[in-house]
Amino acid sequence: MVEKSLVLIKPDAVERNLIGKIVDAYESNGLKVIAMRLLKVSEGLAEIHYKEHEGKAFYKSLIEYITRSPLCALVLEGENAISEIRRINGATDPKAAEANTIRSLYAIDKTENSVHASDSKESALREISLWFPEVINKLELEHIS
Ligand code: FUP
Repeated sequence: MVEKSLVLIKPDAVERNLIGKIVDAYESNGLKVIAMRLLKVSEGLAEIHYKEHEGKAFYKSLIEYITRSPLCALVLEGENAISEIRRINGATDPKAAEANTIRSLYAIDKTENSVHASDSKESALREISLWFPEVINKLELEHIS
């Protein structure tokens, strides 16, 4: 099934000029970039994005990290995109990430782990609506026209 997913190339990766290598990993696996934006995230957006982690021990440092310098947000589309992207990304903790995944190649630690990707259809819809409302609006327009 063709799906869309939200990906963030996080500050640690943008700081080390890894945008191209990371986008290449997705594109060479057949995924298509359908939206892309470089931005320095506000605390407000970071808090909404990571709402499910509020109150956890790592929450404050996660918000500080994700807002410290620009990140690259993308919407990717492809066959089984949600699980496929998470496979390409590898485990949250780079020490546990499978060989040749983005996190095994580039992540620094469990917080500075280079990429984020939606983990379900529901989170993809929520996250794409949050980061790229225009993509959702376009889909709705296509649906009703
Ligand atoms: P993932 O879906 O792989 O991005 O991982 P989670 O949803 O479990 O965690 C979201 C983000 O919280 C991670 F990308 C980094 C951060 N995190 C930490 O900083 N420390 C932890 O122990 C766990 C997660």
